[in-house]
Amino acid sequence: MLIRIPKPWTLPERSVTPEQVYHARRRFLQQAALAVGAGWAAPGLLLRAARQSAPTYAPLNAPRNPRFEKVEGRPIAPESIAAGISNFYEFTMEKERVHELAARFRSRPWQVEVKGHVEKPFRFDVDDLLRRFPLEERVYRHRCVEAWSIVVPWVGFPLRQFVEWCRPTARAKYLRMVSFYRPQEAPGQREMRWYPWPYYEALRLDEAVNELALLVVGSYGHLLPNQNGAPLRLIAPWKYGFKSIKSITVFEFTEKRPRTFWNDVVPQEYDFAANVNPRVPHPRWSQATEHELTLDRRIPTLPYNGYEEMVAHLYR
Ligand SMILES: Nc1nc2c(c(=O)[nH]1)N[C@H]1C(S)=C(S)[C@@H](COP(=O)(O)O)O[C@H]1N2
Ligand SMILES: [Mo]
Repeated sequence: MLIRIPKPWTLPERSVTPEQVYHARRRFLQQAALAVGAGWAAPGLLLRAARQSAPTYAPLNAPRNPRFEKVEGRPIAPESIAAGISNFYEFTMEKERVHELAARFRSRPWQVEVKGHVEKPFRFDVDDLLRRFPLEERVYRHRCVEAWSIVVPWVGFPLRQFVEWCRPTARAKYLRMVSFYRPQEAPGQREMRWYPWPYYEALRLDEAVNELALLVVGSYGHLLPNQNGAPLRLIAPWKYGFKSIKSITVFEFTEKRPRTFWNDVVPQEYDFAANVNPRVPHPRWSQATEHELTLDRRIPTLPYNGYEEMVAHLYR
């Protein structure tokens, strides 16, 4: 598969590093002022764009968890790659264009619903989570089922803590998660009507409370860019990337195994567990190796994406 690594300057402001942000914003505001002065741009639009980009850059001060300090032998991807190449079909199938089509998506304010087998269903604003749970940074491998991979420093907190806060009852056996449905803002949802939007995924509850499962609100030391699943996404790094659902609006605790988006769309290609396994080929390609985008070469794929020790017991 051919993946073009984008140049940093093709990315929107929000995907550059925090140090660069200040200068980028200044330049943007200067250009905006010039444009207004020149009399051809709608000042309202420019001001709105400037305001919208501001909260997205909020830095997050999260200490790096020493257990996930780095990935042996693999470099952390520059953010120009992690934010420049995304799978986010709500916007487009073209990986290099997601950031541009998601740039104006309004990922705040953001309400989330908790329902199903819990003591008491409730709703919350995503920013409540940032106050409630201590944030940490973890450097994880990220392996897409399409056989490309990167290493990303995510910021979030263990999904386990969130599950405990939700107070599931004894009947809860699975955690189902649902993304947004906003076709007016998400061109992929308008143009690809054949998909069963909104995107939905699920984990077994014992998978959800495994130490590795992370609820993510940021990356690269700041709030998540839209294209990477703002404002709240899952990261389950021992599974193929499609399990790590972006922009979550609903958490539902269920007794029966929930259906999942890709398993419903192409059941012969994507199963529920979707654990990374180099020995089981995808029907259309091998999973034995992967294209490491930062190194720009193929490397062997590891069982459970290198996290065998922490999760293999779940599948015996
Ligand atoms: N809502 C939603 N979540 C999603 C997807 C998607 O299309 N929609 N794509 C998945 C796939 S296939 C991958 S590889 C990862 C990509 O995450 P990244 O852009 O942060 O690398 O998001 C996953 N989560
Ligand atoms: Mo993926």
